[in-house]
Amino acid sequence: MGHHAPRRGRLTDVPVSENVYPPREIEPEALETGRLLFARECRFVAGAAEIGALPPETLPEIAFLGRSNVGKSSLVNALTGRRTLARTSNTPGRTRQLNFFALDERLMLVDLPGYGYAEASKTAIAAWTRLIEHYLRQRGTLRQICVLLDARHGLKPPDRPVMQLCDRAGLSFQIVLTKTDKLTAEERVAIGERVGAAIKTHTTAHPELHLTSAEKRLGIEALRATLSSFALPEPAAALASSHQAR
Ligand SMILES: Nc1nc2c(ncn2[C@@H]2O[C@H](COP(=O)(O)OP(=O)(O)O)[C@@H](O)[C@H]2O)c(=O)[nH]1
Ligand SMILES: [Mg+2]
Repeated sequence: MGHHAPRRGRLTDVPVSENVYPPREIEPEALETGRLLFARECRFVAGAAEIGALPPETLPEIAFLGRSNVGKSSLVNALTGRRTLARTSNTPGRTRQLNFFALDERLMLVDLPGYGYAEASKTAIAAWTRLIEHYLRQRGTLRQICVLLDARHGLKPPDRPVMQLCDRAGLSFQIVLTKTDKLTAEERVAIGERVGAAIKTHTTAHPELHLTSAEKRLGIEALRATLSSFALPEPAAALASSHQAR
């Protein structure tokens, strides 16, 4: 086994990112790893509207969970730099399946159907709950859940049961605020503080929040850096070519 590569000499001022809360420096190496991974090919693998249609567990998975219309599909599109990979829509509740996207065959992004839309029938809610609970509890390859909250509103009543389910099932989750382009700088800090305090009671919540705007491409690099830490390492062939001469 090789020893750790020496840290590259870094510039004196790594800028503090305001797109994570609490704000912190993000290592340039992590940003570069994220940039490279998310620049790779992203392939639609499957859409599953029922348990039997879930694809095999092949890659570490990141699930995007949140209320209908919170911006899940837009965020997946922004992360992968594609406009139309995940279907976005103005009609709440239209995308009712789990959509699986393989990124560089090293990480699976899963766009989950939204919850909390007003017109949903009891039957539809029961079906959603059964499918999502099954997925969240049984998926052996699930590594992280991004719970998306609209930055203008923060936590809404339908978000609590989802976070409680994560706690009960011991599933690690990370809050991602969306649509921050609608907020002033002061409002961004305020919502960070408010949501940061509200999730303290949830044992499996990551204490750090990500603040994003798919529309204005804010916080996308920082989120890529965080998510890329869950990806499989680069294939052996790529590693071998960088370690040829011994
Ligand atoms: N202003 C703004 N609108 C957004 C952003 N992300 C998504 N939206 C809008 O919110 C609506 C729902 O987005 P969508 O990605 O389909 O949400 P989903 O139901 O959670 O998948 C669409 O009209 C998007 O254009 C954003 O970052 N900023
Ligand atoms: Mg969607």
